[in-house]
Amino acid sequence: MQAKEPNNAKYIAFDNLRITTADYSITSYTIKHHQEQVDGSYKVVDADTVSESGKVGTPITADVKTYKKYIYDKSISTASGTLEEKKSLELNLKYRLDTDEDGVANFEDDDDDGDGYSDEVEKTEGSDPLDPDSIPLDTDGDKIPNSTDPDDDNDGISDEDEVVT
Ligand SMILES: [Ca+2]
Ligand SMILES: [Ca+2]
Ligand SMILES: [Ca+2]
Ligand SMILES: [Ca+2]
Repeated sequence: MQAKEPNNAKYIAFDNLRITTADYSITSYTIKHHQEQVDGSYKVVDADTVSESGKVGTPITADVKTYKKYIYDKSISTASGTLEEKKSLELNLKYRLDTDEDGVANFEDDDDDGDGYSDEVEKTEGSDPLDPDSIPLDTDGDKIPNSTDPDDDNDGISDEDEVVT
């Protein structure tokens, strides 16, 4: 009987130690911020690695950053996670390109550069859909390029009639 007690005591002590190392361990996490490029790919522009003695199970939520010409997209990001033992947590935040800063990201904006000419029209006309200074030839500035404007100078007489006159 007497021999068993120290054995039990040792077992309990060991068990407590095991629980302690499982609950607290040196753990780290990395937060990466990705910006969408013109070609649709993503580039990491900021990466913050945080090392701390964290408790396993601690939830981590990354702070969203603000970048000019970019909109954070929650649907394609992993902004939160949980610290796990001996495992480095990586959070990835993604930001969509918004060239004209109108709050509508390029991928769902019909006029990426906000110059009044749709991306489709600019591609057809050969002007740059990502440059507001690059616009189609449009004599009267009514946002209908000469090639498709029935009245280029907007004087009320159609081009057809003016040519004839
Ligand atoms: Ca936009
Ligand atoms: Ca445009
Ligand atoms: Ca343009
Ligand atoms: Ca026009």
